Amino acid sequence: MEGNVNSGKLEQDIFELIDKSNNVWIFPHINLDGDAVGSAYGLKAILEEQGKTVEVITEKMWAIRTNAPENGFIEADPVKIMSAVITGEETFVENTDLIIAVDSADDTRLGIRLKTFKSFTEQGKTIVFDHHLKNKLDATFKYLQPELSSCAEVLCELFLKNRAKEEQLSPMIANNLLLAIFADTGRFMHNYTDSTFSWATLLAKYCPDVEKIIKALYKSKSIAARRLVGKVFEEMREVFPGVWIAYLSLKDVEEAGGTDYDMDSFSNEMLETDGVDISAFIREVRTALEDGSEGRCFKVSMRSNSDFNVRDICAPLGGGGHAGASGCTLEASSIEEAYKMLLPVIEREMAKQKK
Ligand SMILES: [Mn+2]
Repeated sequence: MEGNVNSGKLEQDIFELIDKSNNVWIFPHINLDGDAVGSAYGLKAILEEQGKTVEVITEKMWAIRTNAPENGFIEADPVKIMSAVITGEETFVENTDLIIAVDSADDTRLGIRLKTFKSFTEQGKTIVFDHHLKNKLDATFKYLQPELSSCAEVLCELFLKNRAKEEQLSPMIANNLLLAIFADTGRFMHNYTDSTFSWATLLAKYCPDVEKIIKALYKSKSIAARRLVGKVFEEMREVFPGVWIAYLSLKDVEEAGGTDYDMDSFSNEMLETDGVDISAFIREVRTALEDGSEGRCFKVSMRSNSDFNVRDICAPLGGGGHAGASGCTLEASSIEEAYKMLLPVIEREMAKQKK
């Protein structure tokens, strides 16, 4: 179902499906980020309070469990984010009767878990919680709030709004949902509303160690990340007034030993520079071609300081995200070709949005 407009009926249907399910798997997306893991473990805690047996299954855990061959596309879990996550009791869920995907906007985000998710959807046993503008993942029920900062805030709205004010939140709920909100707002630099701050205030009240979250997300970078960001600052150039682009090739990244996680913040860091209103960080990545061989494509991550909407640049190029933080993947044979795809769209949008 489409489910872009949430109704009381949808909420009721979701609560009923959860009520009758006992054993739940939660799938965060591949290339885990703070919102994906924080939302997954926060939701686990919420459902455990309701007496459910819940297991968060990342792509990596799934690969281990199913003995899936290492195909080179399974990223290591971002250990640093995980160190700030409270995972609770380790559970091993069998006889699963419900799968919930969090923060996952389309099929590709579930990686090798997609087949199982689809078979559960055929049986009417899946839910998606998400905040991406366009959610294309098929599920029994889709609860989408594209105007919210993070998937965690969607969970707050659905599961915590009607709790009594004096009712305490467990540290596991508070810590994980707050971590997710910090991560997806770039510690309140984009995508937030007044309501995001309200939720953060409530969560912080019950969060045992806010500082630990901040440290895990922002104060602890690998040597590879530091070397690569140096290269980003060295090479970034202004393509239009206030619009800066930086590019790292696969060779750059591999020589430094960088991971996806290391480069997660680069477009934000570019934006934290005088004179940069819009940043675009581009990196070359490996991709699997249809015939099974390996190809290359270019991942673009854009940020905006101003009122400029970068989603309107990324969306026509097949991507998405939010007004201040968006991304897309360019299927190009070279970086020059990727620039030829991206720059005209930036130019066109600048002209359009200036009006
Ligand atoms: Mn998110």
